Amino acid sequence: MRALAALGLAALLTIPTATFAADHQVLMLNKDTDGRPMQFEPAFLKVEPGDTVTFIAQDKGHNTEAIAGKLPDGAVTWKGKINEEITVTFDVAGFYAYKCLPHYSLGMVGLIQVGTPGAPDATLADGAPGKGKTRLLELIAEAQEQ
Ligand SMILES: [Cu+2]
Repeated sequence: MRALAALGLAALLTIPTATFAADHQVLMLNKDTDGRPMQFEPAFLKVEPGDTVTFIAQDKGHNTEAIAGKLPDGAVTWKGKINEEITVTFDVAGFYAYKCLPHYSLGMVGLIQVGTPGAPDATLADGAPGKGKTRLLELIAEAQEQ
């Protein structure tokens, strides 16, 4: 009887996390609100494990895709087509760096923090080209200030 009650309580406790997983939105833009060309907004985003992020093609000519090797171990990667609005679920805690393929070297990159993994490592920006690297380092610094 007591075991059954415990099971019932466990079921009650697990339901809210599934019910209240949030969806966040990231815009793909030709210019962000600070005037930077070719950007995701917000470019740095914090979510909880199980949350989703929908990438919205507000302007044309962009995509979103994970940067290979710049995700937590065991995380699911993603790759959207140009102009494709996609929703990605983030289950594994850690930092995820992503890019717009056509504008990677122009600085169109983003960083998503899932859960509370501690401070991000600057090596997340290693191998990124041109302004892609500069912008990723800015986002990593922003995450380190949290
Ligand atoms: Cu782009």
